[in-house]
Amino acid sequence: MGDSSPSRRRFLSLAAGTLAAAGAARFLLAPRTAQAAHGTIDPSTDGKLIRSVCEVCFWKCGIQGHVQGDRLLKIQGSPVHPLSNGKLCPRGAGGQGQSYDPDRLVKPLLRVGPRGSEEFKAVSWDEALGFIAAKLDDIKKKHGPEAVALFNHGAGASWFKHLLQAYGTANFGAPSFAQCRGPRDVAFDITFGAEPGSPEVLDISKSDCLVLIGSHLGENMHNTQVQDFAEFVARDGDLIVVDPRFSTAASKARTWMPIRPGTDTALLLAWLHVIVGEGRHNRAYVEAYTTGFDKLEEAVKAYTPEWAAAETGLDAEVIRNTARRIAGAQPAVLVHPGRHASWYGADDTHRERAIAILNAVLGSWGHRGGFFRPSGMKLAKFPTPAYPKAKPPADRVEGEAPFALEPLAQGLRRATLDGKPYPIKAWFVYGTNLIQSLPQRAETLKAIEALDLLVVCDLIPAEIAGYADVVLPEASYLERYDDLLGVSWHQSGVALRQPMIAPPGDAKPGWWIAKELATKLGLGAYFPWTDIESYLKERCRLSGIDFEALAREGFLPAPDKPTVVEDGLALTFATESKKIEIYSEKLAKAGFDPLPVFKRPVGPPPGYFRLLYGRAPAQTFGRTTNNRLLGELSHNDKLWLNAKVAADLGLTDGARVKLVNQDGIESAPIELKATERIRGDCVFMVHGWGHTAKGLKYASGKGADDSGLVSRVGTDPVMGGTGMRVNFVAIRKLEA
Ligand SMILES: Nc1nc2c(c(=O)[nH]1)N[C@H]1C(S)=C(S)[C@@H](COP(=O)(O)OP(=O)(O)OC[C@H]3O[C@@H](n4cnc5c(=O)[nH]c(N)nc54)[C@H](O)[C@@H]3O)O[C@H]1N2
Ligand SMILES: Nc1nc2c(c(=O)[nH]1)N[C@H]1C(S)=C(S)[C@@H](COP(=O)(O)OP(=O)(O)OC[C@H]3O[C@@H](n4cnc5c(=O)[nH]c(N)nc54)[C@H](O)[C@@H]3O)O[C@H]1N2
Ligand code: SF4
Ligand SMILES: [Mo]
Repeated sequence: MGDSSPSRRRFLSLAAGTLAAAGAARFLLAPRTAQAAHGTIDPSTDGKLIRSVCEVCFWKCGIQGHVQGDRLLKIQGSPVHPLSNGKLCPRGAGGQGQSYDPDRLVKPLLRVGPRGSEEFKAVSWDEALGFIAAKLDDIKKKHGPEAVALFNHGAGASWFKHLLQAYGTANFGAPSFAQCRGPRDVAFDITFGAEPGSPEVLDISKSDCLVLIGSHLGENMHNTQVQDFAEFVARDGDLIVVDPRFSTAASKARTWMPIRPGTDTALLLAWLHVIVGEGRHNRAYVEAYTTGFDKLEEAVKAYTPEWAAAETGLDAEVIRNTARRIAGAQPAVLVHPGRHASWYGADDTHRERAIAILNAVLGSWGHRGGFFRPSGMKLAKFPTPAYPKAKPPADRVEGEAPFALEPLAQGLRRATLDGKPYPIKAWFVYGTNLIQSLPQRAETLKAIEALDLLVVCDLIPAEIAGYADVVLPEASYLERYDDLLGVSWHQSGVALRQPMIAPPGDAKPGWWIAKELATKLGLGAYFPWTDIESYLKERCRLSGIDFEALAREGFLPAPDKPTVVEDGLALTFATESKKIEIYSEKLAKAGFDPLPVFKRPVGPPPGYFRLLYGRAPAQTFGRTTNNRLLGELSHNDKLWLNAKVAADLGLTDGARVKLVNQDGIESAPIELKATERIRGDCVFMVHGWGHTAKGLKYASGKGADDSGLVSRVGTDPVMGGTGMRVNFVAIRKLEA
């Protein structure tokens, strides 16, 4: 890109500190005042060095900001926080682009046009919160407090969860469960009585063999995990990558297995067939810690590598050979459970159970180079009155998805539409752009139309804000305190998010918004502290933590405890049998298959490709697309299509195309990447572009949006996850 392009100029203007010049006419930026309360002298700038916690994604790395007066000059990784080790991923390092976004919301807004018109008038906080409180009082009278749902993502939501629990509802749904980690967390919970957690407790750097099933580390940029992965690669660990696409991770692998999409469970069962059939499992571990191995032994007899080869399109000998290598590394072996596990629906919990069982028979759970067990840190609560008893969430009707660990976001949407088991009349949306993150957009829009109240708390006027009755502008993670953050890792401890700079205009921190709204709702007793510092100091005092030291260091360690058996960890399992449940009585009792079974997905019809999507290193979905520093690095993401298939279709690399899905829904134009690095039956794109919100002046109109094409889902009957990789697209060439 030439230096004279508008975006390049914008980048330079931000870097040079002439922010006001780039400001949008819509929301004028007020000058900021210096904010930093804590911190030490920064010898490199003679300004201040302030430690805090990143929120550009949900890994929560420790950061340190170099602040001079009212300006945040740069962000680096905190050297004392175990999740950053002094380093950040590109998104964390570009986080100030979020704070200095000229499109920031700086005033509370009340809707004046029809929903979705993005027409608002700016009002005072008193008016905005008064409006919400009056509506909520009314809804409570007519329908009960449970008619309010919270959709959320991110640490800052804790204040609103507290407020709405005090109000009397349990309807809290996050797309980061049913559209993301759900099947994995449920499968591991059923098997080990514990989840892989966030951050995932994977001892990758010490592993001898790492199997990545889809997990595209390096594009998926979770900082510590990528650092550990780099160490693993540098040690020449045996890396096996299963992915229809030659991902960045695949480029580091000894073996890349370009699997037919949706057939991973067949591969996992064949690996179990070889490992168990050849007696290569960890006998002592299986004996001591598991139940139901004999039933597994019997069940996997049928799943030969030849059978799996036909299902997966992989070579039977490669399946055998990789199984032996995986077994040979035990117990320092990791079959990575992934994070985004809602893929195809029907099969997802089974696939994750097969992963859990494979790790179990190799004895990797609890061992160095496998899954470690952090002790965490107990933090005392600030005493507040007990919550009123709330009705069970409305996301599921009797008997539906019995193993869900959290309310299903799409279930709350359904209840909004059909009123079953009871009606939802108001949505409070915090830090989630439901228009892009929930599948089946038409349903989301219909549900929004049916609401009495939609409140959106965000930093920028994303698509969801355009439909709100009230928009609440929040201070960004660099401009606010949040609640204490527990850190569960090899070294556990506590971390503090604290402001480095002041928020723009009238933007306010979540804790302040929730407390003020509580007062208006007559729930002030639940926020019995004068300001956030007194709250944090009291919580620290009750937890035996020195607040001043925490504010200075940003992270304080908990006492050391062993996290692997080699260091003295005693293995215990919080399942009913107190053992690792290979065969699940619990699943059997609920009418599900007690051992994983493979369900073959329906393939693409002629002329169509399966739509796959994923992450890009410098981007977090729609969280970073309008961030000028980061958007610059990823806005030209392309549609990956197999080069031979492209040639057959008469398409060349760089062609402008659009996608049309099986239901006739069209995408925005996107540039084609014709490449050998993907199978011929699928295409791949990055999630998070293709914005249409007028207020996102940088991101809108750039790239194409995968989520608009997700008009169908496959639903996981065990836990209600919505698999989105069941959509097919045809490719139409556009004139250049
Ligand atoms: N930079 C960056 N990093 C992020 C995020 C971000 O937004 N940006 N988001 C974070 C979040 S919330 C999540 S959940 C994680 C998600 O990251 P992961 O859990 O690592 O990724 P997935 O979405 O499961 O997988 C995407 C990969 O799966 C491959 N794939 C697609 N279908 C199949 C299949 O049927 N079988 C196999 N074996 N592979 C398949 C795709 O080609 C792609 O390489 O990333 C996290 N990290
Ligand atoms: N089609 C499709 N759908 C998907 C996915 C996909 O890959 N493709 N991925 C799925 C996955 S894995 C996940 S985890 C979910 C994630 O999807 P979401 O839950 O929607 O999460 P984000 O994209 O992180 O949320 C973005 C919104 O949070 C706002 N925000 C950022 N920081 C703050 C803050 O500090 N305060 C407030 N109040 N708001 C803030 C941003 O401005 C933005 O509007 O989406 C899922 N849905
Ligand atoms: S992984 Fe990157 S974006 Fe996520 S918290 Fe860490 S530094 Fe921030
Ligand atoms: Mo996710």
